[in-house]
Amino acid sequence: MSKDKFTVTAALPYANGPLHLGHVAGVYLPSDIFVRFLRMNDHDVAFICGSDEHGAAITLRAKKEGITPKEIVDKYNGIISKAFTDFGISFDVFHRTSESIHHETAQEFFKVLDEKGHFTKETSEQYYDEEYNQFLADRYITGDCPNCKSPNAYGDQCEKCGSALSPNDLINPKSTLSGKTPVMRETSHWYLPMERHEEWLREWIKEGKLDGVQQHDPSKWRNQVIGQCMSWIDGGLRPRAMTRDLDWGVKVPVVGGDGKVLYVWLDAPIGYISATKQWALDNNKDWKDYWTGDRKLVHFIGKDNIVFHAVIFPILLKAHEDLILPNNVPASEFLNLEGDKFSTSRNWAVWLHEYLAAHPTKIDELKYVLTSIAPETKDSEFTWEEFRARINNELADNLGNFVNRVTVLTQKYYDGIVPTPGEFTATDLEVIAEMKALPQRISDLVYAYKLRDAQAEVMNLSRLGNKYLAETEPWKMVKDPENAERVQTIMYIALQITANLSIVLQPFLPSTAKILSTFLKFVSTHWEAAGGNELLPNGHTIGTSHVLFEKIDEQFVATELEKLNASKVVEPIFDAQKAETSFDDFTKMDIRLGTILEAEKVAKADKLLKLLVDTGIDKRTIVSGIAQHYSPEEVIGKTVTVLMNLAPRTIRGVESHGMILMAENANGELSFVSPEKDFKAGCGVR
Ligand code: B3M
Ligand code: ZN
Repeated sequence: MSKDKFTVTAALPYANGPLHLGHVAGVYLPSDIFVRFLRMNDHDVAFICGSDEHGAAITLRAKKEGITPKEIVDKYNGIISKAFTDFGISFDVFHRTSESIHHETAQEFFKVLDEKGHFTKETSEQYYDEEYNQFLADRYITGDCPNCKSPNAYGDQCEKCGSALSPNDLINPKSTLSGKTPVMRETSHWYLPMERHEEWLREWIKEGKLDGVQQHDPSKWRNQVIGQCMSWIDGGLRPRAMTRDLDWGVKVPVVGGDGKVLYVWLDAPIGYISATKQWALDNNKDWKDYWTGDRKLVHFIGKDNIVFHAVIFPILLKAHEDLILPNNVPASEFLNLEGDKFSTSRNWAVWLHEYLAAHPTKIDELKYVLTSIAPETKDSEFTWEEFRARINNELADNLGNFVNRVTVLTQKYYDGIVPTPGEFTATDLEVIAEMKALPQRISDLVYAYKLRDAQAEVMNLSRLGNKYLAETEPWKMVKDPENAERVQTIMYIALQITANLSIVLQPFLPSTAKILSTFLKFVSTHWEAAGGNELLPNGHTIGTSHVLFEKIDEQFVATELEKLNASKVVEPIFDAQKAETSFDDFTKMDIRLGTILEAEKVAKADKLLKLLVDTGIDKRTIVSGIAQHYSPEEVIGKTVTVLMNLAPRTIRGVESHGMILMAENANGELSFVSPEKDFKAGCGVR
């Protein structure tokens, strides 16, 4: 492979919440593996990220937490960047879109496009919340998705099906601020007439050609990326507003822009450029080298960001005229968690910073599992049981076991000195041939963005070593001095495999590779060296070793599942309001407080309690379906709400005179409706 130049970006996480394992598996870990691999191959590479600190994602979060947007972005930028450092994601720069260099860069970009006539200014009617005096764009408005019909699609995008939307597309739109149906009001904005770009976009996405010149290889683009872009383009591109009536964001830098900011999806990808600028300034480089010429720009993202990176940003880059377009946009599908989607609002997530705090010594273990299940081409799922199984069966029993055997036996037989091999047998030569072939296979897979398969091939190297030892059984042969030379040969080959592992593991499990290097007293950070049969020459002395991966027990899994379930927030999904009723109809119902005097279970009915209730005017029997929520003992003495004049009904042979009114939450749990003051049985409820 020639030495290419790469600018690799990872989606800028919104600084409105911490990172969870879905983000890590889909974007940050694959980009980190890819970059570590490129560096080992001496490509000139810049690895760019930062936090996305504008847009409604931020301001709405601030409103929810009752603090300012600035406080929100400072808080989450801190949590996110620390988690990346602790987890060992090797960005060259982690920047912020709130920095002034970014505001300047984004404004300059806007001005260039405006001057070149790439925007149109249009006045139109837009949704407006009269209670909050605000226009409603993006996440300020929700409704049903016109494509997949799922509720709660945002004004700019449906997170369910990934389609990019405009507020006017939404069915049953509602303001996120007031919850009310918005009104229409007139406002002016700068639009990007995307329809002007349709023709070249088609050719560029489908054939990889830009102005007739081959710019990328579409066979290397994931199907879902091409598919999503083409269906968007085929649906007809329309002008898209590039400005917003808000005050949090990058101010519109031209006449008429007062009170308006740049659309966050215009400002955020430019964040990649401003981050590069800051990094170049700090490191004596020219940022332009990273955004022009024959450099390959690669955007690692999640599937909900596809059109922004593979259609809109390329339009902007091309319109700017001197900047390169992405060479690939490896977008991942979604990772699910224990049978359900990751959800911030329901707190159904394993948060990276919490994982790192709880398991600071299990970083490569997490990397390994997440890459093994990476949602590269379809959705996948993380479960703690699989986490345990993969660590125990693959890391500990395969990789750890092999390394341990080789290092311990070398110490034991040869005081740690690599022995001189004898003649190689046919089996030896086969093993060596396979060891030599593997790095190329891994490398082909990485360049094809198939990191999951690439890691599996790395593990095949240690599997090869294990199988070789299991078949040759040097620990048995060594008992007969006649076999001395044969054992030396076997151990020599096994040692070369471990040295190769210390190289090919580096992009995937960097800490493990380092530890292995200290065991072997051998370091090579060049991918080219992998496959070598004399990495550890005879006479070289290796160091001491220890167990690489500790096994995980069932208790570990149980504890994690408990933590997950305990922190889960159940999203209330309540019934819609019933049809209107009249005041007269309402007053027909006689509702009073009653005190439960006696309670017992109804035979053969596990849901029912038979209650004797003092209603102030009588003592009556009421059968109530609460037995799975309350025991007879705990209800005695409680003052509750009773519907008195419900026609008597016989339930399981017991005549019931009335009904106890209960509140029910989204989990189906029941609660009495009891007076908040010390009110007694008989009081009317109206
Ligand atoms: N902030 C969206 C997201 O986290 C986003 C990516 C921006 S990349 C320029 O889904
Ligand atoms: Zn949808």
